[in-house]
Amino acid sequence: MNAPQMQGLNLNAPSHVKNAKLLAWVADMAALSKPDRIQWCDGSDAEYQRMCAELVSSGTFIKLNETKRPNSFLARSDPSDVARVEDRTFICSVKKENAGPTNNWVDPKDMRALLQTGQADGTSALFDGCMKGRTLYVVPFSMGPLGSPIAHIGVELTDSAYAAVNMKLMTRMGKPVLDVLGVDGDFVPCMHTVGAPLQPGQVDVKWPSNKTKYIVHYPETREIWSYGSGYGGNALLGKKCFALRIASIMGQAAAGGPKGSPGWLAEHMLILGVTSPAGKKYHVAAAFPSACGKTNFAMLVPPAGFEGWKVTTIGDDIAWIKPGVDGRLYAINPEAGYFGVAPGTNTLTNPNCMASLDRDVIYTNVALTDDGDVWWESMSAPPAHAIDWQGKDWTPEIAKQTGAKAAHPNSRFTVAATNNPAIDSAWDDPAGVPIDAFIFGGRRTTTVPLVTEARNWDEGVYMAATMGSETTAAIVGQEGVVRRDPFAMLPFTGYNMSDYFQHWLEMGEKLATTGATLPRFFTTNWFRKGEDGQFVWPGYGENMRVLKWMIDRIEGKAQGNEHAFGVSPTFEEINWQGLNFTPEQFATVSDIDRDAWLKELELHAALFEQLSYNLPQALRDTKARIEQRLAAA
Ligand code: SAT
Ligand code: MN
Repeated sequence: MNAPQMQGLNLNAPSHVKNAKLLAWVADMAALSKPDRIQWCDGSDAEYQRMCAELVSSGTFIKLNETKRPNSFLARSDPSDVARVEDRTFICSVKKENAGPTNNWVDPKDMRALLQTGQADGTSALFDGCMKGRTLYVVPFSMGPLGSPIAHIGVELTDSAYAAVNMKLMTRMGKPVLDVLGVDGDFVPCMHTVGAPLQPGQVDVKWPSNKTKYIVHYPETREIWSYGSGYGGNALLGKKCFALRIASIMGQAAAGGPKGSPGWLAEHMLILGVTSPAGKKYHVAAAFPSACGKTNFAMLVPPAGFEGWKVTTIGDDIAWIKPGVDGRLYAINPEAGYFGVAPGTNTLTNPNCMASLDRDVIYTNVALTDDGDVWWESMSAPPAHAIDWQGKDWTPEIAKQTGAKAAHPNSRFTVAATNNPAIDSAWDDPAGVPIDAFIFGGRRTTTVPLVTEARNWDEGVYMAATMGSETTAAIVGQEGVVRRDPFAMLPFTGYNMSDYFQHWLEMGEKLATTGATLPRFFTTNWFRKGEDGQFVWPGYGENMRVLKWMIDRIEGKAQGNEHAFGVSPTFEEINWQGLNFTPEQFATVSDIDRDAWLKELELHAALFEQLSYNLPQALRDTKARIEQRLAAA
C-alpha cells in the first residue's frame, strides 16, 4: 500500500494510482468530510451494475421492467431538489469585477471559511464532517476523448452513488483516466456532497440533500465545491460547473491578449453534422438555453421533402471549440452522454432520442407505470394509472382536477451517447469537427423572426450577446419570463460577461487574419405564437427547412432579404415540399415589427447598461448601426 493512511480511515487507493496531487487532495478532502469509507471508481461495467444494484437495495433506484426497459432505473428526487439553483451558484474570483454583474460573487476568503475552514466565530465549515456515515466515491473523468489535446481531466469526490453512476454515463470515467493522468498530470478538483451526514444507526432517506445549497467555483485555482443538492448540473460537476463555467475561464485565460494566441471557447451548444444527398457535409454548433430543444435539434430526423439528407449528432449540450492549424474552428463534445428533458420527448418530436432510451437508461423524476415502465407528459397516450414523480397515485382524472403532472417538467433521462442511432462517426474524434455555422436560438413568442443571418462576425456576436429567452423549468424559479441570456450562457459564463464578449470578438479578428473561412452566425426562434396563442412554426424535424436555407446561404445559393439587423429568407427560398405552410403563416413567424424592435433595442440598451464595465465598443457601434437602419426603415 503506497497510499497515505488517514487517522483511522484507509485511503483505499488502488496501487496504480500514482498521482501525488490526487492522493494528497483525496486525503485532505477525506479528513475534512470524514466519510466512513472511500471507493475509487474504476468505471467498469461490472462496477456500474454493482452500484446500481446497491442503489436499488437502498431504495434510491427502482429497477424498471427488464423486458420493457432492460437495465434501466428510475430515481425520484426530493421534491425540493429538482433543478439547477442559479441563485445559489457562485463565482468566487479574487476580484469581484472578474465575476461580473451576471454572476453571484462572494469573496473567496469568506466562502472558504464558510465551506472549508470554519468561521472566525467558531462556526464549523459546512464540509466539515459532511460525509459522516457515507461512502466517498472518487470519480476520475475526462471531458473530451481520452488523451485528446482538446480534452481535460477532472476528479469528482462525491458521497452520492447516484451522481457517480450518472458520471459513468455522462463522461469517460474511471481507470483509463487515471492512466492518462499519470504521476504528475493535472486535473480540476470537484468536491461534492449532498450535505446529509448520517449519525450512527440513522436510517437514510432515498434522496439525501440539504435545504442549504452552494454551487461554488474558484476561478483562480480552478476548483468546484458543491453542497446540498444531488440533482443534475448541481451534482454532475463535469457538466455545467466544469465544462462550461471553469472551462470558459480556461479558454479565455489561454488567449494571449490582442496579438497572442486566440485561446478557445467553452459553449452551451449542441454540435451536429448535416450531409446532403450529394454527400457534402457541414457541421453546425447551436446555442439554446436549457430546455429549449437542443437535444431535439441535435437528433433531428429530416422530414418529407428531404429524402437523402442526414443529420448526425456530435453533442447535445456543450461544445469545446478551438482554432486548428488551418485557422478553422474545431469542436468536440466534452461529454459522453445526454442528460435530457423527458417531457415532450416522443416518437414524433424526437424519434432518435426515443430509440436511445430503450435500454441502459437512468430516469429521474418521471412517472412509473403499473407495468414497471416509465411515462411522461406527451410521451404517448396517458396510462389509466401511474405513480407520479413524487410517488403518489396519478390518473388522467387527477391531473384534470388538480393539474398534477405525472413527470416533473424538469424530469430527465441519463443515457450514454453510444445509445443514439444517429451518432456521428466523428463524435469521439480527438481532433473535433470543423464548424461551418453557429446558431443562437431563444424562446420568444413575439418579435424575433424565424431565422436571421448576421452580415459579419461582429454583428453575429451582437445578436448572440443580446439574445433573450423565456425561462423554463430547468432552473428553480419563475417560468416564462423573458430574460437576456447572452449566448445561452447567462448561468454558465464563469467570468465577466463583457470580457467574454471581448474574447469572442478577438477570436473573430484573429481567425480573420489567417484567411480561413469563418463560421456564419444565425439566430433562430422556433417559438413565435399566433393571435390564437398557438405556436405557428411546427418545429422539430421541420427545422431542417431552416437548416437547409442556412446551407444555401453558405453555398451562396440564397440571396435572402436584407433588413435592419441581418438577412432573413424569402418565402420562396425555403423548401416547403411535404409541408403545408402558407405565406401568411410564414409572415407571422418572420415578420419584423418596427415598434417591437424599437422596444427590443431598449432592452438591449438596458443589458448594455448592466454590462457597462468593459463592454466592447464594437457592440455599442453595432447597436448604433442597427438603430440607424431601423430609423431609416
Ligand atoms: O441540470 S443541468 O444543468 O445539467 C441541465 C440544464 O439545465 O441544462
Ligand atoms: Mn444545457
